[in-house]
Amino acid sequence: MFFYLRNRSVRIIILGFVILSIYMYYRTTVDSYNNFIEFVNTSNFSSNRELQFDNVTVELSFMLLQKNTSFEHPVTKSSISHNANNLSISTSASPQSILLINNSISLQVNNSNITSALPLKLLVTNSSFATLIHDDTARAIYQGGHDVTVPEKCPMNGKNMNLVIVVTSAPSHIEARTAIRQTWGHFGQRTDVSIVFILGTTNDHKLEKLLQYEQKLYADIIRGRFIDSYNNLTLKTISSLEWKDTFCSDAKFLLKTDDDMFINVPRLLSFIKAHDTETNVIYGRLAKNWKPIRNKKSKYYISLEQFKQKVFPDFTTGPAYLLSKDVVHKLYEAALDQTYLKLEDVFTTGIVAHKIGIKRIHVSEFLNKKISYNPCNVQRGISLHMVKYGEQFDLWKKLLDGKSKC
Ligand SMILES: *[C@@H]1O[C@H](CO)[C@@H](O)[C@H](O)[C@H]1NC(C)=O
Ligand SMILES: *[C@@H]1O[C@H](CO)[C@@H](O)[C@H](O)[C@H]1NC(C)=O
Ligand SMILES: *[C@@H]1O[C@H](CO)[C@@H](O)[C@H](O)[C@H]1NC(C)=O
Ligand SMILES: *[C@@H]1O[C@H](CO)[C@@H](O)[C@H](O)[C@H]1NC(C)=O
Ligand SMILES: *[C@@H]1O[C@H](CO)[C@@H](O)[C@H](O)[C@H]1NC(C)=O
Ligand SMILES: *[C@@H]1O[C@H](CO)[C@@H](O)[C@H](O)[C@H]1NC(C)=O
Ligand SMILES: *[C@@H]1O[C@H](CO)[C@@H](O)[C@H](O)[C@H]1NC(C)=O
Ligand SMILES: *[C@@H]1O[C@H](CO)[C@@H](O)[C@H](O)[C@H]1NC(C)=O
Ligand SMILES: CC(=O)N[C@H]1CO[C@H](CO)[C@@H](O)[C@@H]1O
Ligand SMILES: CC(=O)N[C@H]1CO[C@H](CO)[C@@H](O)[C@@H]1O
Repeated sequence: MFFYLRNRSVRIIILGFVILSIYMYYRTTVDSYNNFIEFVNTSNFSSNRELQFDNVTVELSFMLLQKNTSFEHPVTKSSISHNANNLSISTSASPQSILLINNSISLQVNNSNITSALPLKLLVTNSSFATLIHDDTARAIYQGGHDVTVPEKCPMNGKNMNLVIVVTSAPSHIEARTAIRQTWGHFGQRTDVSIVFILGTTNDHKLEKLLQYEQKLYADIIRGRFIDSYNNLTLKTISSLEWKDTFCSDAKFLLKTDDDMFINVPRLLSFIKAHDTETNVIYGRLAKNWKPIRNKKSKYYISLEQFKQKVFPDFTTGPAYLLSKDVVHKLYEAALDQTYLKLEDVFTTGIVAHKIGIKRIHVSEFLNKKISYNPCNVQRGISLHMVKYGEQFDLWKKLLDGKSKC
């Protein structure tokens, strides 16, 4: 996010009123307390991500809100220098220096350093005006690409494929993956179906060793560039979309599902056959009128800054949803520009899909819940949730059981 000065004669950029909010710990020898600094600017600008910075002198003007007091610091003739990942802005007034390193900001105020890890981005209107804002989009935290890609799972970019299933899993869920491979995962052997797992990274070296062995045996695991955790589930979905877009863009449909699901692949393939020509659509179990939880103690807490409205757009629930191939690329791109939410289904199939006008359609066969496992239920549904290791085999048997009259 750098800014190229087209007009070299323009030596002064007005790095105007700036929006940025950071919680900081300002430690003094006497005490230690929480300060709240906010750079305020109400206007927003279109962003240009291919900006380049040169060493320039800028005029800075911002508001510093500290606890309950607010005061303005007009700072003039500061300098901006940039190298590779670093952008630093230093000023002569208080705060004396603002240092941005790899998306984190560090302010020097009264000779004490204050650091915040909030991602920031510089938005530039034109060659002489820029604003610095807190970047809360997924793009600020998402690192593109994959460390392991298994492109062979999708020959010719999926040209002859009807369905690619990406199963989101966690590094430690080895048993769950084994159960899937030994049951419904067998359908991945068809030339028109591909089944892969996706994981993030782990610092557990022992587990990593096991994963490498597992990969050697099965070669069906994609690895994204994020720490595998609950908070990063949305990154896993974005990473799945990126993988499909990069390595399997011609496959007709993408099913995103989890490793505690039983997928009735034949039933899903019939569904796909019947909806072969549909575009711009996500099929699944539709959740309507869900409200954000505003209780800070909840695991599902959503702040007003993250999502203002009272009701989420309709979304398809996370355990399993099916995307037509044309939506994958645009969903991926739009997701990166959206304020990050860890609720992956709400974020992806709700907020982002709604914003770019992708239809979400309820299909009752996507059960996405625990049901009683009688053969008819199993044969009629496309996706069953909360399936334990042993149950995969039981369900698999019931699916194959041709005798039951349903
Ligand atoms: C910017 O300033 C730094 C430090 O003064 C200097 O090392 C660097 O070469 C300058 N960059 C440009 C493009 O002039
Ligand atoms: C601001 O002042 C109000 C009332 O005096 C007080 O309740 C509140 O806690 C203060 N906020 C901060 C961040 O100090
Ligand atoms: C960024 O700046 C820091 C501190 O000035 C310096 O140590 C580091 O080498 C710089 N990184 C790059 C990539 O230039
Ligand atoms: C910035 O990020 C790059 C790439 O992720 C890393 O190599 C570098 O060490 C980081 N620099 C600092 C100062 O953290
Ligand atoms: C920095 O020092 C000035 C003058 O002593 C003071 O008014 C200001 O509150 C101090 N800033 C912080 C963040 O402590
Ligand atoms: C503030 O940070 C800079 C860069 O990391 C360092 O050189 C300086 O010593 C720090 N100042 C204080 C007072 O900690
Ligand atoms: C650049 O943008 C700012 C803010 O929108 C505007 O006030 C200014 O006139 C613009 N300058 C030029 C040269 O277009
Ligand atoms: C992922 O989640 C962990 C823990 O919840 C967090 O520390 C990390 O910063 C997150 N983001 C990425 C990109 O790994
Ligand atoms: C609150 C504030 O200072 N907003 C300013 C942000 O920048 C624009 C563009 O110059 C100004 O017009 C606003 O007044
Ligand atoms: C002041 C300003 O430019 N506001 C714009 C912020 O962005 C939204 C959505 O892109 C625009 O609709 C506003 O006009």
